[in-house]
Amino acid sequence: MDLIDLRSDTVTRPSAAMREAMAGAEVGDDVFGEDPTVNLLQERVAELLGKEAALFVPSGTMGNQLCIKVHTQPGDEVIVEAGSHVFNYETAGIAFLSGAQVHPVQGERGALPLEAIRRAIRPRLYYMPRTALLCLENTHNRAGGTVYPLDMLRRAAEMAHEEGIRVHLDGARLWNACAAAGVAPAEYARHCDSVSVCLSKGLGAPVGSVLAGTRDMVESARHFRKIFGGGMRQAGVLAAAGLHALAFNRERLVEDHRKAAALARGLAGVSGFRIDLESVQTNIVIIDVSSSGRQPQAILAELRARGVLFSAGNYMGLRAVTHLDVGMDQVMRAVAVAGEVMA
Ligand code: TLP
Repeated sequence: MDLIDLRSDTVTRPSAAMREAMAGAEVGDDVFGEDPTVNLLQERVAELLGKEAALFVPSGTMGNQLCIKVHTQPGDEVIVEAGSHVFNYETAGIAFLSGAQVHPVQGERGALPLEAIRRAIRPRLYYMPRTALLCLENTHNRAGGTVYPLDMLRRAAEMAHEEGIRVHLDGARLWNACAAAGVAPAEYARHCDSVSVCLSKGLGAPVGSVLAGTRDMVESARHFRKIFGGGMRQAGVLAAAGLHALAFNRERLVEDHRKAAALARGLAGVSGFRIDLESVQTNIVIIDVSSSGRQPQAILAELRARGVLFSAGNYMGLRAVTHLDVGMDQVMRAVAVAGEVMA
């Protein structure tokens, strides 16, 4: 049985053309800074984000955690959105790797209201933690792939900067946000001190993320990348996939968004499924199954038995993500299967 895999946009496999680009990549030892393809990728991403420099890293998690490490000291506090990836899905990395404390703030569809940020900023009193960093996420995964409104992000960053607080953007799916909003990546990045972007999600590369910021910030991140065990050698074969992905797979993201919109409309008609259609702005659909009286895990197992894979969304439900390896016909088939399972 052919599986329809909507667990994540991370499940895509490199296309023949991407594999060809990988096979032909010029390589060198990147720990010595001598891999020409890695250097090219880093320059390309720095340019796209309007930053001085960039660094290739193995994962989005490492990209985020390195930026947080560079921006904080042990005992500092980091303001995060309550449903954010850095807070919920990076295995308490902020505490483990940076010795910093998180201050979660509830957002609205993943975006933080200015007043809520203001309230979370600590007064400078000797017995309080120092608020060192504000982390934002765009698109916001758990909120359903929502796009951070540019103006809201700008104002949040301006407020943070006025208070001497740095701003990091988890842009694992910044490409989706930009495709959906019609905004250039640099427009978001210019308000942030650091940005981490992924090549291995909607863009379809097998491995890799890139962080970007000032030259000093990136040099410091390079030092910590070695400590974290993320120094890679002939990584040009991976960087070539990233360069290919950036060149050929960004514009087509709107197709994934169209598939997600169709999926959401279809699933909204399934008994026991509730979907906030306004939150379906890119390639993620979050399905609240709490009114069905059934456990998300049980529904997932039944879907799987019929060849459709969703993942566990948040505690209330399921998540389905569209990507370049699923077509509209498979999306429609997934809707039909979900209808059978929930009938
Ligand atoms: N998200 C993955 C899983 O970890 C849940 C997914 O399937 O969506 N930031 C955001 C917003 C992410 O969604 C992810 C991955 C990361 C960072 C981490 O990237 P990786 O998996 O490369 O470490």
